[in-house]
This record gives sequence, structure tokens and C-alpha cells, in this order.
Amino acid sequence: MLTVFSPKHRLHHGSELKDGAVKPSFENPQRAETVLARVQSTVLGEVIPEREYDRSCYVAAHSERYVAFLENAWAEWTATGKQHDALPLVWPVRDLAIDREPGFIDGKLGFYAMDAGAPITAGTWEAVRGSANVALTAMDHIIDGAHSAFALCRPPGHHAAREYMGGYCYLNNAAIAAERCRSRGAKRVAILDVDFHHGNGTQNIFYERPDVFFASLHGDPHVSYPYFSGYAHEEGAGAGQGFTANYPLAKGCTWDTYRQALADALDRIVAFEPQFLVVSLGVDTFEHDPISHFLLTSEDFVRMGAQIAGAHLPTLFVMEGGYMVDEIGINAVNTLRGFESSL
Ligand code: Q9C
Ligand code: ZN
Repeated sequence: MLTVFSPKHRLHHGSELKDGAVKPSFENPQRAETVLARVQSTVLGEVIPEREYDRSCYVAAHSERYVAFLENAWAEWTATGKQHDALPLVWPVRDLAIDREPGFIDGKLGFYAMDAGAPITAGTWEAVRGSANVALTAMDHIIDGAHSAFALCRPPGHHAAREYMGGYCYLNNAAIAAERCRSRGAKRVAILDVDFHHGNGTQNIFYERPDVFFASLHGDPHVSYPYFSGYAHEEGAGAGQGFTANYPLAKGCTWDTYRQALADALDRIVAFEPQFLVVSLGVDTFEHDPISHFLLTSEDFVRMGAQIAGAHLPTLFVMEGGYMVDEIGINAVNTLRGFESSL
């Protein structure tokens, strides 16, 4: 399986608020480096760099003004004299003016963010573009005839919605790849999100769309981030009614429970008859993940990859979360090898 990787991810190394202090983010550069090292040591296949893509590819999944915000945020932030990571501290909720973009960076940060988990730094936009270009390059490889590919994206993307960032995510790499399939002629695309956290951003982008089926397995939002989406009754709306499927799973979920939900999600995806499958591959479902609470083992990821291969679809794997850095490479590559070995 081909891997696409960009060293530009190293330009993004942000901070997050934790235990009452600003600390280096769990979403750190070593994550992608560890996965790359495992891809190489297991000889998964060729590793190639990303190609350049026009911003219209990003605007397929996001609003023009949001992409412009990401592009200009650091310059607007430093123009106020600040040099530390830009984080929002105020949000429009309920009765506040949720539709009016503020004219000042402090307001814009809250307007375009769901939480304080997506810091903007000097190198963020270059890294974010690189990550989206990694997904686009790998997707094009599949559209051009390959059965599978691995987009080693960093930063991740599935919490990024049409018009907001959050949860370490800025541009939604999986959604941008799915839109690429559509713009290159595919009628139907499915996205399967196996990251521990609900893929709220991907759901937001395709919620009213009948051409992109979205299924997500995740920690029950009643007790798990992102808390405000991912319930089973969220099934899409309007023309997209019935094209979103959510599988909230209880704390302590093991493979035996997980595989049954995954089987149901894959049945629904196969019934949808998509031309392509995009997998949002987060390995934060791992038993030792520091911010999640599922109990999958490293061997379970091999089983997960094999089960996904059973859908017999051209499949793009897009890297999302996973924060036990020592084992992130083993778990991600186990999934890919499980997929390949059961073809
Ligand atoms: N102290 C992804 O996996 N914050 N994002 C959790 C940790 C947000 C996870 C709190 C977690 C976001 C792509
Ligand atoms: Zn996650």
C-alpha cells in the first residue's frame, strides 16, 4: 500500500490547556514521525510526498471565508503584538449573534472554533494545507486505479466542520478527499470514521447530502468529547436523511462489542453502493490511549483492517487521532496490514 507523507506537518506544534496550564498538545509532531517509521520498518510500501492542490479543493468542503480565516489568522494575531499560540476565549452560543463574523481576530477565533483545542501558530496554515494535500494526493492515486492508499495526515481533520476548527483539526482531510471523488465523477462516496471521537466535522459537512454516506463509531457523547454530537438519533436531514449513521459506544468498549457495530456500519456502507470508501483512521480507541476510554488491543487493529477489507471497496485511509505515541505506529500500520492481508 502506498503512503503519502509531508514533512510540512512539523511546522505545526501547538499547545493546549491542560490541568490549569498551557502545555504542549497531545497532538504532537512525534505522532506522524512514529507512524512513518513503522510504515518504513514494516515495508508497507512506497512513501511519496504530497502534490500541490488549488484552494478550490478545500473550499469544496469548507466555506471561502473560513479558509481565508485560517490563511490570515496568524498574521492578524501577531499584528496585535502577540507571539504565543492563538486560542479562542469567547464563543457565540444560543441567543448570541452566531451568524455575524467579527472584524477583530479575538472574535474571529471564537466565531470559527468549537473549542480551544485547535491552536493557530506561525506554521499552522502551511502544515494544514500540506495535510489536506496529502489526502488529495492519496485519493487521486486511488481514483486513478489503486485499490488502497494511506494518507499519513497531520494535523488530523475530522472535527473540522464546514466553518469551524476544533479538536486539533482545521481542514477536514477526509471530507476534502470525498469531495475530490465527487468532482472527479464518482456518484457516491462513503466515509467510515473509526477514531475514538465522533467525527462531528465530517457529519456537519455532509449532513444534508444523499451522495456521501457517513458512519461513525465513537465514545458516547453523553460522556465523551465532543459532547454535542454523535447520538444515534442523528441520521442526516433533508435530502441527507438516512445517510448518516452514528454508533455511540459505552466506556470500556472492547473488540467484541466494537466489531458488531463495525459490521453494522459496513453493511450499511455496502448497501449504499459507493464507488469509494474513505476511512477516518484514528487509533485512539487503543486500550492505553491517554485521552480516551475504549479497550482495543494492537491485535484488534489487524482484525479491524481485515473487517474493513470485507467491504471490497477502493479504500483511502486518512490518519486522524491516536495519542499513545509509543504504539501509534504499530496500531495504525496493523490496521493497514490487516486490510491488505485479507484481500
Ligand atoms: N485533555 C482527535 O482525535 N480534547 N481529536 C480532549 C484532553 C479534545 C481529539 C481533552 C480531543 C480531540 C482528532
Ligand atoms: Zn480522536
